[in-house]
Amino acid sequence: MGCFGFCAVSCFLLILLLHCSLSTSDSDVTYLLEFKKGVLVDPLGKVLSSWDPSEAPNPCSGSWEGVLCDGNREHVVSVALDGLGLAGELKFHTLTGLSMLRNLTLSGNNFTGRIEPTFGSMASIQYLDLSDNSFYGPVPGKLNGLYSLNYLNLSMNGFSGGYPDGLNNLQQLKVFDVHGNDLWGDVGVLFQQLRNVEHIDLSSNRFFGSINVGISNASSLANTAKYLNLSHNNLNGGFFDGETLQMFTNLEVLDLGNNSITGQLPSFSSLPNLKILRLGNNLLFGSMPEALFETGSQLQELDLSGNGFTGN
Ligand SMILES: *[C@@H]1O[C@H](CO)[C@@H](O)[C@H](O)[C@H]1NC(C)=O
Ligand SMILES: *[C@@H]1O[C@H](CO)[C@@H](O)[C@H](O)[C@H]1NC(C)=O
Ligand SMILES: *[C@@H]1O[C@H](CO)[C@@H](O)[C@H](O)[C@H]1NC(C)=O
Ligand SMILES: *[C@@H]1O[C@H](CO)[C@@H](O)[C@H](O)[C@H]1NC(C)=O
Ligand SMILES: *[C@@H]1O[C@H](CO)[C@@H](O)[C@H](O)[C@H]1NC(C)=O
Ligand SMILES: CC(=O)N[C@H]1CO[C@H](CO)[C@@H](O)[C@@H]1O
Repeated sequence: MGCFGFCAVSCFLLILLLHCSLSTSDSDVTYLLEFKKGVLVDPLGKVLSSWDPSEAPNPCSGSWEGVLCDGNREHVVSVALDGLGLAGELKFHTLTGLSMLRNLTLSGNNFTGRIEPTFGSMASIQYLDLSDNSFYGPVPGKLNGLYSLNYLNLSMNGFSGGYPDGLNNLQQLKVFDVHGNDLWGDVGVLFQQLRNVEHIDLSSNRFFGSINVGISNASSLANTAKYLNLSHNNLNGGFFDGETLQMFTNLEVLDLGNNSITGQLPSFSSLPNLKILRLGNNLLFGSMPEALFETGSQLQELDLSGNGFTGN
């Protein structure tokens, strides 16, 4: 009896051990197949047919459309299904078990669904592109817990509500693109949280408040920003003051068009890399900074239309 019990237990342990050593990618298969259940339309027939464990039991075999694995072919590191016309209600929690997933790109499909807060536990994600789909609902605050993230593109979806606080936790973030949604928030607060980011696109949303946050609040952003697009929002208040503007030494593109920014412009003499400046359709007035028209300027495009500027 004792022997039987012992044998049974060790037998069980042996099975468990064997199962564990063989099952690393087995469990990734399970999660991928759960994810696949959300794909209801696949016009090019790429995903539904190639993600087939009876044909290729290991998703790391290379035949699963858009799936890439680590060198040992044990763990899925990238799921890239851009522009395949896929549609369905995506269940994000099905992916949270892919413990080594670094890239998730689903852009240019017709997916719907909400980002569930549990998705914020996928600490391995570095590159997340959900752009140009029909995702909706709030952006969960837990997304700001994806501390490895360096690229976030949620643009051209139906996301709505206040953008959650905590972007300052994303210290690797270089690209932050949320344009073309129904998101809002005080741009001054966001400015203080966006550290080290190079590309910021908040355009075509309902962000409000003033960009004139003062030099100490804008300095992190100013050090790194190359592309800043805040056009088509509800911004008001004044433009950057001269001292703050001077800090944006890497800035190449500044688009603040179609807001309600008011007041006068400071001198622009100190922006060596500025190539595109769009300030059209605001409430700016006074004289136009002469430095913008000087021959040494890098400026290729300038839009000051639809304001109240005076003078030559
Ligand atoms: C993730 O995507 C980026 C950009 O497309 C690419 O440079 C990188 O190699 C990808 N990484 C993996 C692990 O697929
Ligand atoms: C999304 O679906 C609509 C019809 O529901 C279709 O007209 C459109 O082309 C689809 N978009 C993509 C990117 O496949
Ligand atoms: C974000 O996605 C949109 C739509 O797919 C694309 O046009 C845009 O270039 C992307 N943004 C960045 C910064 O890569
Ligand atoms: C800024 O965003 C708007 C709306 O998304 C877009 O039309 C415009 O081309 C962008 N500006 C620049 C300079 O890229
Ligand atoms: C920075 O922002 C805070 C509020 O967010 C404000 O109280 C403070 O005056 C701002 N600093 C400057 C220099 O304007
Ligand atoms: C500067 C800018 O973006 N202007 C745009 C403001 O919105 C109108 C209407 O949507 C466009 O025609 C302008 O080009």
